[in-house]
Amino acid sequence: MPETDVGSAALPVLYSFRRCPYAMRARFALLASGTRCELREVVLRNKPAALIEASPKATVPVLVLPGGQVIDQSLDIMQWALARHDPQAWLQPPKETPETMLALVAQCDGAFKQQLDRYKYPNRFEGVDALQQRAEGALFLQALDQRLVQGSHLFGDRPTLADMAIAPFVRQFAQVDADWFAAQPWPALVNWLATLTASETWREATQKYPPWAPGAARQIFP
Ligand SMILES: N[C@@H](CCC(=O)N[C@@H](CS)C(=O)NCC(=O)O)C(=O)O
Repeated sequence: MPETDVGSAALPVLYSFRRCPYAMRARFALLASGTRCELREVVLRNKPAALIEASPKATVPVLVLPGGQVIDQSLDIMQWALARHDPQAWLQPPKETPETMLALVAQCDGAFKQQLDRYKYPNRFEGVDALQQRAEGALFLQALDQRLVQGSHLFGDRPTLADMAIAPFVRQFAQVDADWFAAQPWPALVNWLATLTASETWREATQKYPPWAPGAARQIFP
């Protein structure tokens, strides 16, 4: 159960949305680094004024530090948290380099995320063929699978920032048509996703929180 704490200690405030893949990756890193925050669950169609004030672009996640500094990109939140404390060495891949890891995350956040959105919500875009988008997104997934046949995780034999940053997006892609995803010739990818989504980190970081409103009791995460 989420811990409810009405104490006065100054904690970072995390504006979050449980199902948002960007907010998920931020929560994974906050959890892995043991960074306690006050979690404010946001309803995207009714964003709190305090979120918009902290970050006018008003996407989640947003982390507001006790000194007032605002970190409003999910990858920056991951890197900030892990720079503080990284007991599982997510920033130090056993294979390749931190730079190649970030380059793979950039591919996910770039073309793959666009393909995911167009595959999942073709009606929101003009002239989009969902299956064409799926085929293009599958090229990125095949590249992930090629890595995963060489090691249990994307950069070797243990999770790194790249696994935890990318997996929430692969999960969304998989969920659009779970039967199709499971039938593709990428068992290593299927196994990787199943392992991560069954992990304690995933379970703890995807617990439900009630929507936040000013004056609500503090929800402490993790
Ligand atoms: N580049 C941002 C993207 C965050 C993002 O787009 N989050 C979505 C939710 S998954 C959002 O807040 N969208 C705003 C909205 O739906 O109004 C990051 O990495 O944090």
